[in-house]
Amino acid sequence: MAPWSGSTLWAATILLLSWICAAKTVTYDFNVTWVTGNPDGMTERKVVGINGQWPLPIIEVDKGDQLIVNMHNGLGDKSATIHFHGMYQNGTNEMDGPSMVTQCPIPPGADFTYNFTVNQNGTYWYHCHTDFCYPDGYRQALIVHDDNAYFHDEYDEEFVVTVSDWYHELVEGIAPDFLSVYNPTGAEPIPDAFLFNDTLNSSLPVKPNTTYLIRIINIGAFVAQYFYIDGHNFTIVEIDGVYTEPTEADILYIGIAQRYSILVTTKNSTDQNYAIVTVADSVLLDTIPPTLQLNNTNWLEYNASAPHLQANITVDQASDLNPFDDFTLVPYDNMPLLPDPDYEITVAVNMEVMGNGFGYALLDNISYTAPKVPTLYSVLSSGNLSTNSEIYGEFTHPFILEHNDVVQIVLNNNDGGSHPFHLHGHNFQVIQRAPSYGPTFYDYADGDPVPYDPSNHTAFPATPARRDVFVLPPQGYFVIRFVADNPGVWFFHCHIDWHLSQGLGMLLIEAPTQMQERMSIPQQHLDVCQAASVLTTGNAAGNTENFLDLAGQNSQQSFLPNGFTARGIVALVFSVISALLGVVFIVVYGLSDLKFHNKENPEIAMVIENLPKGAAETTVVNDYKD
Ligand SMILES: *[C@@H]1O[C@H](CO)[C@@H](O)[C@H](O)[C@H]1NC(C)=O
Ligand SMILES: *[C@@H]1O[C@H](CO)[C@@H](O)[C@H](O)[C@H]1NC(C)=O
Ligand SMILES: *[C@@H]1O[C@H](CO)[C@@H](O)[C@H](O)[C@H]1NC(C)=O
Ligand SMILES: *[C@@H]1O[C@H](CO)[C@@H](O)[C@H](O)[C@H]1NC(C)=O
Ligand SMILES: *[C@@H]1O[C@H](CO)[C@@H](O)[C@H](O)[C@H]1NC(C)=O
Ligand SMILES: *[C@@H]1O[C@H](CO)[C@@H](O)[C@H](O)[C@H]1NC(C)=O
Ligand SMILES: *[C@@H]1O[C@H](CO)[C@@H](O)[C@H](O)[C@H]1NC(C)=O
Ligand SMILES: *[C@@H]1O[C@H](CO)[C@@H](O)[C@H](O)[C@H]1NC(C)=O
Ligand SMILES: *[C@@H]1O[C@H](CO)[C@@H](O)[C@H](O)[C@H]1NC(C)=O
Ligand SMILES: *[C@@H]1O[C@H](CO)[C@@H](O)[C@H](O)[C@H]1NC(C)=O
Ligand SMILES: *[C@@H]1O[C@H](CO)[C@@H](O)[C@H](O)[C@H]1NC(C)=O
Ligand SMILES: *[C@@H]1O[C@H](CO)[C@@H](O)[C@H](O)[C@H]1NC(C)=O
Ligand SMILES: [Cu+2]
Repeated sequence: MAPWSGSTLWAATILLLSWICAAKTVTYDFNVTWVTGNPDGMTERKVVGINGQWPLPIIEVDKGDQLIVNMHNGLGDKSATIHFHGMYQNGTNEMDGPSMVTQCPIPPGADFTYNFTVNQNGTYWYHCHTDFCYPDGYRQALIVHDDNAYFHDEYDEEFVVTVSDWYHELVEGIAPDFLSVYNPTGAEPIPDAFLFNDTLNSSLPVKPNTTYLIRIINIGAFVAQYFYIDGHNFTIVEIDGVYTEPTEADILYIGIAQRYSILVTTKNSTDQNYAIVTVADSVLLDTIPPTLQLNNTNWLEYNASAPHLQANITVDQASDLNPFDDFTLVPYDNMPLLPDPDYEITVAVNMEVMGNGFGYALLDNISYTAPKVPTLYSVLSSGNLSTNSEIYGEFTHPFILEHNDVVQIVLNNNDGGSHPFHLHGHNFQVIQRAPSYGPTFYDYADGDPVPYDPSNHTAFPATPARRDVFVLPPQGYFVIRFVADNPGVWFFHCHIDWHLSQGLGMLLIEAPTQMQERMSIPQQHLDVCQAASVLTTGNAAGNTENFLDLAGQNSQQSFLPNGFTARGIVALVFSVISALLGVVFIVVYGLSDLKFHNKENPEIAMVIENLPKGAAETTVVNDYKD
């Protein structure tokens, strides 16, 4: 046979053509301004809109496309950026979006072009990544269509559905009370509502005997949600952009920033509608106001004229729901367990009251504090010193990864809350986690924290689940692995936005030498820094003369002196209040076993929240010995 028979040539031409056609450029112009929204029908408020609209537009591309987002910051009073959550930004680290990590915050009036190739499949989202700006509505789905998905021919239509928590007040109104001496336990702000696709009471119109792909994304800032559909099981086919072996499930637990794609086959009969039920994980909430609707019903609507009944939940509390365990999912590509790590990082989550009396979140002893120069720019301006972690400053908590190393992160949790951790620039294999979902998820919560023991663990899975956000259980741990094959500065952080604002993150500086060889920063990005009055060269302190001199770096709050414990400070606050208000019973109330971040004493958290301003401030800064 001739090496280039007619049909081979023809096939090659088609392949080439389809490749050329597929690799198109998709451009979005985003004029970001304040608009009003009222998604729960209870309170109209200012939200971050795009081109005058909210809910925001869904970004849709095909795999292989070049995505360009021209952002104009028209907010007038606030800086912002965009992070494209789950995009590897392979070769385009400068497009990743987190302020002071890979770019400067984009000040009001400035423009910034994000431009990168999307060579991934599945369900993603985009959100603001500057201080805490996305709970004000600046978040939406990003979908990568893939005609070659193994399940592509198995469904007829697809739905994109987001779930989220919602506040009636702007972040700028909430934050000062959250990071405050009145809130030393770090009790997170309680949402006012839980949204389904940025509204409530929605119906997904379906035909009988038909299979749908539903992409579900938790775009909230704080609370995980359970998800199920009355009378219907479904098949999980994707988590966080990774196709999975088709796996039947009935209930999902969707942590902040996690995504699931499921196939749902409808029934043959159209005589009734079925509830799509979302239940907020109330274990995360320090108080549950009576007006807060934790359970919400939306509908698979078979018949618009049939009743749309509220779901009846058959368990006593959300934590009795027994969700599918994502740890057990097998990626469709069957990627085997990565070999033993070349480099290992072990850190633990801690919540602590620091010297200013505020509650902070720490990994080991470090509460992430943004540097004076975006860390990416420090890499590119530091020459041979880029491989010395000192130049990035102590409080960005930097780790230098060598190109192509297998990296293992052991994350232990000394805190009684769960934390959905996200790694930028990668997904990772989840090779160990305890305790597991379902009835045992809170098993360690009442005893002492249980750290990972490298000499005593269950066998690692042969083909571990991969995703880009994984939930760290209360007082337990997880172990993840990935290959450092994507040079860049990548944030590893808790995706509860309140916790990130308390410092629950650290930086992985991956292959800095390769970054210097391969990367350059577009002039427009540097112009944005100038407009924002942020330096673009130098170490974390902005020192360009001596990169090892960190004098003047931004630093975290100092620790309380020995003996000045969280318990002490809370007790102190209460003795001050009780003295002030004469409510002696509060002091009697359980102070003897008060735990930090204590979920069993919601009344105390509430009292602290409701303290008269100024009641404790002066006393708290005084020296106090337990
Ligand atoms: C953005 O929208 C605002 C409000 O509609 C408008 O005043 C402004 O001119 C727009 N800016 C750009 C760059 O489109
Ligand atoms: C949703 O339905 C409830 C109950 O019928 C109603 O009280 C509420 O106003 C509705 N909310 C929206 C946003 O449609
Ligand atoms: C986007 O990036 C590509 C690849 O680097 C480049 O060819 C193209 O000109 C860029 N487009 C814009 C609008 O910046
Ligand atoms: C969810 O909201 C988005 C944006 O508002 C919309 O495009 C999409 O169709 C909605 N999904 C469903 C299932 O209605
Ligand atoms: C359901 O669909 C299948 C094909 O997808 C068809 O064979 C079957 O007859 C349908 N059943 C009903 C009750 O419509
Ligand atoms: C869903 O799966 C559960 C087991 O996981 C099973 O008990 C139940 O009968 C299934 N329900 C439907 C509607 O298929
Ligand atoms: C992405 O899709 C392709 C098929 O289009 C598949 O071969 C590949 O395994 C998918 N990637 C992941 C991470 O699931
Ligand atoms: C619908 O009917 C077809 C046969 O007509 C059957 O194969 C299928 O299992 C039925 N689907 C459901 C969800 O009952
Ligand atoms: C839930 O219970 C209420 C009260 O018993 C009832 O009116 C309603 O029909 C039930 N909903 C469903 C979906 O069965
Ligand atoms: C919500 O669901 C929980 C179970 O998860 C239940 O305990 C609670 O009573 C429900 N609340 C409402 C208002 O239906
Ligand atoms: C090993 O781990 C198991 C499960 O956590 C625990 O019950 C057991 O005591 C541990 N064994 C040793 C020797 O530490
Ligand atoms: C990045 O691209 C390189 C090839 O240029 C590839 O080897 C590597 O696996 C990619 N990494 C990720 C995380 O996509
Ligand atoms: Cu967290």
